Amino acid sequence: MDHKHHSLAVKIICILLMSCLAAGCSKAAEQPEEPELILGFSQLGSESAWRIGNTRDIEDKAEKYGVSLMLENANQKQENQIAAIRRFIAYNVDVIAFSPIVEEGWDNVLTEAKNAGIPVILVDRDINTKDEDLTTCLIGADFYSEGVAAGEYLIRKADKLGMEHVNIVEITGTEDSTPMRQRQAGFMDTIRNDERMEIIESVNGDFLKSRGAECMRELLDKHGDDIDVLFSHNDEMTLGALPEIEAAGYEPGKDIMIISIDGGQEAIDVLKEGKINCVVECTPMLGSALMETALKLKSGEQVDRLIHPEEEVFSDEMDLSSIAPRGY
Ligand code: GYE
Repeated sequence: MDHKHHSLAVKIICILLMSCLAAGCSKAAEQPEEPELILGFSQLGSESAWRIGNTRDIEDKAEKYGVSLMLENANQKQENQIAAIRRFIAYNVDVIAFSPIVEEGWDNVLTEAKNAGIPVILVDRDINTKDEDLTTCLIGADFYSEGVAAGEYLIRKADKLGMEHVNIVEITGTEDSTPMRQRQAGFMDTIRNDERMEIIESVNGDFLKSRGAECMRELLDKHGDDIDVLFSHNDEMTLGALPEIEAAGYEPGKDIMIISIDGGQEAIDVLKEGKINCVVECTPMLGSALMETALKLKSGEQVDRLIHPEEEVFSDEMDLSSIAPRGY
């Protein structure tokens, strides 16, 4: 290389180095690596402490597992969930997960995901479809067993208290959702053959605190003194119902037996006060299982079709001081 060309080469290297520094090349090494996986998750809403705890856990675990999470909240509307899934497909995420607000109506959008070659994980709730291949697996609680546990508690208590006839009112979760259908079925199947048990009315409280209050007010107006037991499909509706029971002059937990589901901290505190008699646990902590499953799918591994977390029952039959802080 002659002198002229040599100095030109040095100049070019210098310019490259300087522009590289200006662009922050020297920082490149410190930057986090490309995420292994992009996960699109459509959360159904924010209706309860359970749901908020579930969203938080999924965000925390995405960070822990180094997963890049695209999270969209559908604010209780199926159409928003369908639109979010379409955006995930357009973005070509590696894996799609969603918590279906209701069971019906997903075939079209899931066929689009399947055609795009993107695996889909169901989180928390199930769907009703003829084509099992539209989704890879379901990570969520066994709602039927939760209903069974609620019914079994009621039968034990009725035995213990020597109740001859038991009038039950039920406030259910969102119509056509998996937890609503299965909690009701598990409870009904359990009490069905016990002649003392009678469901005098069942109303839809949509898993919301405000609806729980409204439903309870109506039930009290209609049935008043006749109500022996409230079976409520989640804590939020139970917490809405309690002040209504008190306002009507009854003592919750004594005049009316209260059975709830979820096991969030607020409900456990009220259980300790004696105003709720039984809370069947439903854990929202599904984030680790979701991240592990998504990573497996990305690397082409087989995954279990059904993942149920372990759950317990908290009630006035046990030593309540042993319950660890709930985290939701
Ligand atoms: O019980 C309720 C929430 O799908 C298990 O949805 C979930 C239910 C939960 O709104 O609080």
